[in-house]
Amino acid sequence: HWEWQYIDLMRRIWSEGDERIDRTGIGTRSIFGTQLRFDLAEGRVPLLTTKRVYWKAAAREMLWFLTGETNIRSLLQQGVTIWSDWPLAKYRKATGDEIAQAEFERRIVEDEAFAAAWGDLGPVYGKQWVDWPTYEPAGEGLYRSGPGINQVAQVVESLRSNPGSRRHIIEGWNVAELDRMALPPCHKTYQFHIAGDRLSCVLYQRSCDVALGLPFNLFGAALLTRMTAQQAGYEPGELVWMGGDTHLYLNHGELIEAQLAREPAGEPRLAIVRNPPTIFDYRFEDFEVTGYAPQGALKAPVAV
Ligand code: DHF
Ligand code: TMP
Repeated sequence: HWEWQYIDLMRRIWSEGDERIDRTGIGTRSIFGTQLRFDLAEGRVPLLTTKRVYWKAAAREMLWFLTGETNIRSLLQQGVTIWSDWPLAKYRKATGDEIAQAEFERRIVEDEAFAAAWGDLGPVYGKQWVDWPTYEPAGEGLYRSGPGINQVAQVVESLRSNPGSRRHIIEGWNVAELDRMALPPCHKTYQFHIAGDRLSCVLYQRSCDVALGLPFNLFGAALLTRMTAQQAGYEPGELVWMGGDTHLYLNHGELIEAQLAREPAGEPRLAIVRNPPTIFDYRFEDFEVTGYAPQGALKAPVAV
C-alpha cells in the first residue's frame, strides 16, 4: 500500500531523527532530505487512511491559493480554521488581548475592517503564485512596480505549448518579501513534467511537520496536479514529494505512537467532475472523494 511510505517515514524520524529545539520552542526530531512517490492514475490520491484527514479543508485551502488571496477571512467564511493560529498570535502579542480563538475568528468574519487589519498573512503563497511582483526601470536608478506575473497561468500555458520544457515551475520563495510573510512558504516549489500523455509533479517542501502538515500538503499537491493536468490536457502521472527539514514535534508523541500502530487499508479515489474553462474556475463542488473510510481522527496541537 502506498501509505506505508508515510508510516515508514514517520517511524524513521521518530526513532532516528536528530533532536533539537526548533523556532517554536516545542522541539523536534528531524531528518534532512526525504522523498515520497505516489501514482495519481485512475483517481488514486495520497489521502491517508491511518487517520481522518480533513481533505475538504485542504481542497478549500488550495482553491484559496489560486484566488491569490492572503487574508484568512474567506477561509473562515467557509469554516476553514487551519490558518487562524498565526494571525491570532500576532494580534495577542500586539494588543495584549488574550482573546479566545473562536471569538477572534468571529470578529474576522463579521468585521471587514478588523479582518483587513488582523487577518492578512502577508504576501504568502496565493500572492506569489498569481501576482508575483515585478519592477521596471523608471530612470535615474529608480524603479516602479510593473504588472504582476501569474505563474500558475503561465505554467498551464507552457505545458500546452512546450511540453518538453524543464522550466514548468511555480515558486513561492520570493526572497525580497519573506520578511513580510506570516510564515515563509513551506511547500515552496512545484515543478511539472510531461512524459507521454502523463503529467507529473515534484513538490519541494523545505520544512515539513509530518504529523499535522504533510497529510494536508500531499492532498493539496495531488489536487493541484490533477487540476493542472486537466487544464493542460494530460492524464495524471506521479506526485513526487521531496522534503528538506522533515520533522516530528516532540509533543506529538501520542498521535505518532497511535498512528504507527495502525495499518493502511482502503483506496480512496478523487474525481474532478467538471472541466472548467481555466484553472482559476474550479469550485469545491467539482471535487469528489469516494471510498474514503479512514481510521479514527488523531488530534495533536499545532506548533505556532
Ligand atoms: N505550522 C506547523 N507547526 N505545522 C503545520 O502543519 C502548519 N501548517 C500550516 C501553517 N503552519 C504550520 C498550514 N496548514 C493544520 C493543518 C494544516 C495546516 C495548519 C494546521 C491542523 O491544525 N490540522 C489539524 C486540524 C484540522 C482541522 O480541524 O481542520 C489536524 O488534525 O489535521
Ligand atoms: P518554519 O518556518 O520555522 O520552518 O516553521 C513552519 C512549520 O510549519 C514547520 O513545522 C513546517 C510546518 N508546515 C507544514 O508542514 N506544512 C505547511 O503547509 C505549512 C504552511 C507549514
